[in-house]
Amino acid sequence: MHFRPKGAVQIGQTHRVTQGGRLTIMTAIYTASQDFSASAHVDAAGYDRLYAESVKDPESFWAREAQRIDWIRPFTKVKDTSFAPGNVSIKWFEDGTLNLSANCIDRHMIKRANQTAIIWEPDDPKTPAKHITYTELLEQTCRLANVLKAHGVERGDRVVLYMPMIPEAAYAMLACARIGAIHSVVFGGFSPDALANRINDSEAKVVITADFGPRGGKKTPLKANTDAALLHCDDRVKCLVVKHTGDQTSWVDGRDVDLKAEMAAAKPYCPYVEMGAEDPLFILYTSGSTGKPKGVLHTTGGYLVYAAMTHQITFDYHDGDVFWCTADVGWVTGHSYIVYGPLANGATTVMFEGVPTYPDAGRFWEVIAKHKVTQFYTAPTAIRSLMGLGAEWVEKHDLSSLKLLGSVGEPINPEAWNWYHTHVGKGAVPVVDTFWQTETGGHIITPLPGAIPQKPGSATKPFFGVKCVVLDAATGQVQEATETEGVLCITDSWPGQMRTLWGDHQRFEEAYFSQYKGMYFTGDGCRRDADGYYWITGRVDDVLNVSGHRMGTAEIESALVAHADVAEAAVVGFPHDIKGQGIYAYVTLMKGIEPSDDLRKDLIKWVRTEIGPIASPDLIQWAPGLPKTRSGKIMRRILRKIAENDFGALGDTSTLADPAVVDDLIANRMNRG
Ligand code: 6R9
Repeated sequence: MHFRPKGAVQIGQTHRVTQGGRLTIMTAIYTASQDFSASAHVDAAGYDRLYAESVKDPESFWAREAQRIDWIRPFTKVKDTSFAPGNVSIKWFEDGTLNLSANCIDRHMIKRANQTAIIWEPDDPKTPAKHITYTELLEQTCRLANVLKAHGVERGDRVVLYMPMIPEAAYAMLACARIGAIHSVVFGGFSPDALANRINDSEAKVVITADFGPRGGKKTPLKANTDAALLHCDDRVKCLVVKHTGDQTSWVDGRDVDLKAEMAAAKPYCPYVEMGAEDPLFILYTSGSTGKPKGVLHTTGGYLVYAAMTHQITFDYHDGDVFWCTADVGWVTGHSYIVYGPLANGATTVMFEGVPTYPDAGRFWEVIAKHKVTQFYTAPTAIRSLMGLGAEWVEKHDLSSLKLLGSVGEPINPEAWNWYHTHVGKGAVPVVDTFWQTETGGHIITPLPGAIPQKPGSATKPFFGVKCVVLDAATGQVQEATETEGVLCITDSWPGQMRTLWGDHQRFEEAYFSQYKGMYFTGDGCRRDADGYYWITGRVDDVLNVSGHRMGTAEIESALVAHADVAEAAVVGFPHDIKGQGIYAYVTLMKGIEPSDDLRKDLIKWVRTEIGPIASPDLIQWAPGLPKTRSGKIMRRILRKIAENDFGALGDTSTLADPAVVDDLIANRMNRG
């Protein structure tokens, strides 16, 4: 039996919450039960005391917290960080040495050799789940590491992973960390072109993939996509293939390697390499507001301390719990909260290959009941789509094992929060709305469930060591009042912070530290209420958040204009009930090209091939012209308003070169909802 404390509800406080353009009035704050708080890692007094210490004396706070992982050579320096313009430099525990794979596996062998490390739940519920013990995890990781070494992978080399949600993805990440190689996981939904760009930008020696990736009963042809990508890459790149479904694929002798066969023949042990705390661990490409995706670089020591600590404290993880994060390992959430955080803590972590609605809309709840999941962590887009299918799918399954629910990826609207809390949590468990980014390595604003009362829709308070400020967007003035609104910046470093952009430190400084000098700019807007709670309102730059996936409008625009029939394109977001934001594209065709529904379909297909299905435009409007200033700048503010079907108040249009363009766009707008 799992211990399941009951939550209590306080009623009486009113918050005005504006989200997705609608005004909602909230009336409740939820606090964990006394039992929950009493056994939680951090209670209310603990939060206040530790947070104060973490920002006043980060050196001693983090020196102590860093003891949660095993160091080979202890560090003597804790923090050496600067956000100074032209000189941004971030180093934590820099003279310490460690191995991350040893921290996630070997050190647990004394106490947890036979404990399940990973529960793998396949796409098809008729296929049996796998329970992989720490002993098996060690052996498989070592075998995979030995295969990598046999193919010439050395410390510092890059390895790209383009994989389904199978245990080999975790083995591969840990195997890279074991031998000091730098992994870069590319989400399986990305196209061959996107994969090729990432292989080339990181100058990877090896790509690890699978024949096919089953999801929701369909199979993504990962190997065929990799073949297509490798046509644009260096001939020396090796391709290690997991024969997962066993379906036929093409095979290039001398380049392609049967990974499972070689693992079976490899030695079952591989020594781990002593790495510096600041040696790179992984690159993860993410969308920015301009140009090509950015290779966010995380290093070893600080990242691991932060991932392990946030996993334990935010989710109040205790020994014996079963933790399930539904993200894909292709995103940072999968890195920190399927693989590294949980395994560093010796946890049992669930890895799910499928989708929430296959074979039916009860799959999440069936899996929770089947594996007695205690903490469940998913995205608002999934909650909203399941909410739309009805609570009866939830009621069918026994969810009494649950102790906590989590949300990540985008602002969660209070309706979805309440549904999640009421129907999945039965009104009795805390909901943690965790705000963070690929760049931050782990949660930076989040409720600590036993310490911080939750307000639906608010990510609540900063995590330890994170110093948030709200700035006036236009003036850059720090807003001193508690109750305020503006853009969110962070004034000092925390160990999980990214260190640079792969191969482009200057772009790193420009993208994150140039807007507001001396501060890390998140790109998000926020409101802070009278209780000091943060309410993230969404991106203020040209980054969209579609079903919790980050998409740069610039990337989608350049894909569109690469099409022979397209002269110009502008992409903006618009409110979407399920996805949070949808993609709205204004397209100006080349002279002589006639608009048609076929061309529209063709453009959608084109973007899917250029970037991937997640970037498919929801709406394409034919635009004879785009609204521009006299200096030729596209006025996106106006395009956003029209896409939102809110063209009554377009604001100042006096700088438009040709005001008639706007009338045409309004008359032919696509979103009339
Ligand atoms: C972890 C992750 C980061 C962007 C971020 C913000 C949005 C994430 C959120 C949230 C409101 C939350 N975001 N969590 N907004 N509340 N709890 O999602 O990383 O893919 O890099 O996206 O997602 O806009 O800036 P990433």
